[in-house]
Amino acid sequence: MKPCTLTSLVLASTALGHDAVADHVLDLSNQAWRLQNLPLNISVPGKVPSHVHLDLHAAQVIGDPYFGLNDFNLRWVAWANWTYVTEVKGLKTANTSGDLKTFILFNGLDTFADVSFCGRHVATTDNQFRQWRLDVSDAARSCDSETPELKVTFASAPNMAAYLASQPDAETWPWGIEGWFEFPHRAFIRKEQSDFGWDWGPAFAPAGIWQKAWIIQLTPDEVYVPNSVMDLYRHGQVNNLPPDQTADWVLNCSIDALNSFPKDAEMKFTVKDDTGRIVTSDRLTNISNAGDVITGSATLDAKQYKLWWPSGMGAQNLYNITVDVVNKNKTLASVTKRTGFRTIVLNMGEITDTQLAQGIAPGNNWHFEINGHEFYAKGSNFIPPDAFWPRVTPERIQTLFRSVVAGNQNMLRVWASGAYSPDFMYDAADEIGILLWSEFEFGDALYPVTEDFLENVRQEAVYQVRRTNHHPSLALWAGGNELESLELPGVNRSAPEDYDRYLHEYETLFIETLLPAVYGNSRSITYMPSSTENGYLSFNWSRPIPIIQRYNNKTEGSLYGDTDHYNYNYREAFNISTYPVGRFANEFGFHSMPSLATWKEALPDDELYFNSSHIMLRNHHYPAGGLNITNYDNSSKGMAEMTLAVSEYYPLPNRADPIANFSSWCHATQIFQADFYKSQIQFYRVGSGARERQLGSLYWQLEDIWQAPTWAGIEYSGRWKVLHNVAKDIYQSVIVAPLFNQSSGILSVYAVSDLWSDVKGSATLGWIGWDGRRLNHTIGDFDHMTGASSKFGQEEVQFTIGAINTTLLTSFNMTKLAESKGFNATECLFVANLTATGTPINGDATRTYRHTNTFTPTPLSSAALVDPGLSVVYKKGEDAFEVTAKHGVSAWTWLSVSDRDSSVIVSFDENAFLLNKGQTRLVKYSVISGSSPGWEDRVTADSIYGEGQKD
Ligand code: BMA
Repeated sequence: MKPCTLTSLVLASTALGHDAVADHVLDLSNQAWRLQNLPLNISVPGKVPSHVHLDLHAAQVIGDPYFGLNDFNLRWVAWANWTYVTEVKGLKTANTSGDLKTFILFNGLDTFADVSFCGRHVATTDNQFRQWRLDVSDAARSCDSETPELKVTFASAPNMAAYLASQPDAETWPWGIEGWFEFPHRAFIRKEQSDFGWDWGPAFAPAGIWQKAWIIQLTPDEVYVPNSVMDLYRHGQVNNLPPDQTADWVLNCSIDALNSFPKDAEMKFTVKDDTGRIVTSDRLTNISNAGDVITGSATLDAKQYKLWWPSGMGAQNLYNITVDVVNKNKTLASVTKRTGFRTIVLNMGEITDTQLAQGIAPGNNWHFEINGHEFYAKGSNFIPPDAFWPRVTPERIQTLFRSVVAGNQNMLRVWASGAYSPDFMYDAADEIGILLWSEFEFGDALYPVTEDFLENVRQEAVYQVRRTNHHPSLALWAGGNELESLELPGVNRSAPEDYDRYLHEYETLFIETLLPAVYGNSRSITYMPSSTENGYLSFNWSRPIPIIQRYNNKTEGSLYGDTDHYNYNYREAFNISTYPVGRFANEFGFHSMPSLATWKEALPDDELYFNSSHIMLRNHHYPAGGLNITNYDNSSKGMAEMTLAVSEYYPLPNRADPIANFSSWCHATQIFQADFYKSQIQFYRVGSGARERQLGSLYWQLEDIWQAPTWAGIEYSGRWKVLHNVAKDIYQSVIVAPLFNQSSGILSVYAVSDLWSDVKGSATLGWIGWDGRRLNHTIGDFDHMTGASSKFGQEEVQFTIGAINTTLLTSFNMTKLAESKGFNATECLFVANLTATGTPINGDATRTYRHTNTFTPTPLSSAALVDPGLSVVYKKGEDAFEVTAKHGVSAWTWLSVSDRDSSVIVSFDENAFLLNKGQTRLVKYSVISGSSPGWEDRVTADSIYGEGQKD
């Protein structure tokens, strides 16, 4: 036995995100690793953090995993076992007394790993989302090497899942309950669920040391902080319920230790503002010390702190709070977290009498309140931005989040079944003001409830809640995706006799296990068991588990939870009666193709056509083993849905050059997608003034994980699809929204505002021909009794809109109009231009809001479109593009950077807009990434008319 000597003094602070005082810390990223599979004769340099696929690619053993059909060709990587091995350098100790402790700290192992240190097996792991704190002191002490071997061997995750599912006592579920795409049985393993394939993503099932890792050596009087939680809440606040906004703040801090805190340890704290000024500093009281975790709290005077607000609602004021654990004037541990003072509650309380008197439908609320204010949540669903998280950098997330805020979004739902957001993602959201509705990683399946599984989940949840709780952007914890809206009804349909058992299992995991993990570590965050649900039936703090879920315990005429909506019958896309009426729309969507430039990154040239085999194989919207299986009929379903929708509603692309025509087709699928989402978003937003008091739209999905036909609004490359531009337009604070009810034939035009005070303005309403002529058709004052209208031509309507409300500007009967003399549906469109004055939320100066919206009485496929004579000129001095429509109306006017400049990715401040004849628009832009000298002079403008013309 030869004791190690410690020579390396590395501070762990930045890597861990806290300032740990222990200084014998080896960052395992700095070691020379090898990645091996000896039976396959592979031994290449490896990295930490990384994934096997990334290291094999870097060593040129495999090609780019995202290229061509490599998602299939590389299956062998997922089926194999892999070893990361290093001879640890810098671990030396002269500690002859042998009381030096050695720990290996893995922030994440993906997923089934055997860890050995100096030839001794020290751990077996089975959860990608847990932090592993391994005490390897015995192995270190008995090690006779100066450079002990550290070896992490990963078993194939698909193999492990299949093995666990095949055990005689393994839980089973009816066919179809597990939504699966490529590898089955993901519910048995705690690994990113979409790693086994999803309807928008590939199945690489990667393995590796995917998070940072360290070796830490401590003398008995030293401690090291692997994790901690800070909770800021209003005095008296409890989870899920709106707190008193005048109450002081409570700071509660709980710090974990490797080694242990001495019994008489104390805690001190300092709060600094973002200029570094100390706001307050004191001792924490109510100390409880279990040795490996110490907790204390303090009251902070509310008057001294500025609130944190989401984007568009105020400033993102941030503070640094440092908590020191001290003993006999020595600082044992020090944790600094950047945080913000805010309360965020998902209010699911019963509709009050006051609300009923305002005309709000009975039932329960389902909306968010920031610092005591209800607000309209605008955003989308975030999926894993890459199949390989280790290559997702903070810069990439910051770039993406800039697009989110530029798109007028204030909330993202970080969808369950990916991975828990890294701290840098919450950091970026804290800074830019995006609320992150966060979820535990369970979705579209039911899960086992063995003791081991539950304990594994509990550890995962406690770690993640503690790690992330201080971020002001954290908006919610949900148990998982679509569990109550899809999975429970699914078992009830296919195995009604077992429903009670499955329901009990659901509650065991999603209520009895996960809720205490949140409530036990935070009083500031709401928990709900399932992303789409009907809220709670009752809530009672005197019970250990205070929530009783409502499920289908509903009263006719009352409204409850949030909604999702997927309807792939393109014929119903614009039929607003098919949209759900609820309090909040948390998922809805349709897929589209990425642009040609993005396809080119991933496909060989000979696959660049619409139904090429590579593209078809990347379309995963097909009969999977679960999700709504009855809706699926054939394997090209996804491709056909896009094509049929385009053919129904828009002029067919008709370019002579096959690549240009492919590009036009991709674009046309994006137009349908955007059109459909816009129709829904404006319907939901009009609901803010209706009896449903609808207060949120989060569409499916923000961005792509790779290059494929999906629901995304932002392509893998970062390019904005038509959708992201259109969502930006319809998510503006003040909009005008024409809603056409196909069954009644009534077109109703609303002014909608999500500002927190009255907005006043006027809207010009009227019909124009595609050639730009003003037409003298009906525009309003429709008499329901006689069916007659009394307003024609152009009109200016004055209006006032209340806070987060709507005002009906006009309504008229399209059926009557269509029958009237001189009306030709194919020749005209209804245009509404709104101008309003209002005060931005939390702003003082008023500003002007403008919005244009249209309604076309016939699909553009049958409209008599006119060549708008579009031109675009780069105005260097103004850093903008001037777009003009000379001869006619230009619908879906689209600016794009020419194909030969695909190395620069640009977003235009406005895109996919309407230009009337003779109108000119000056459009600014931002470069998202890359560069290409002179690209500005090669920007083109096209319209829906041009897409249908032969070039
Ligand atoms: C919902 C989501 C995802 C899915 C999407 C598109 O079901 O929760 O699971 O990817 O729709 O089908």
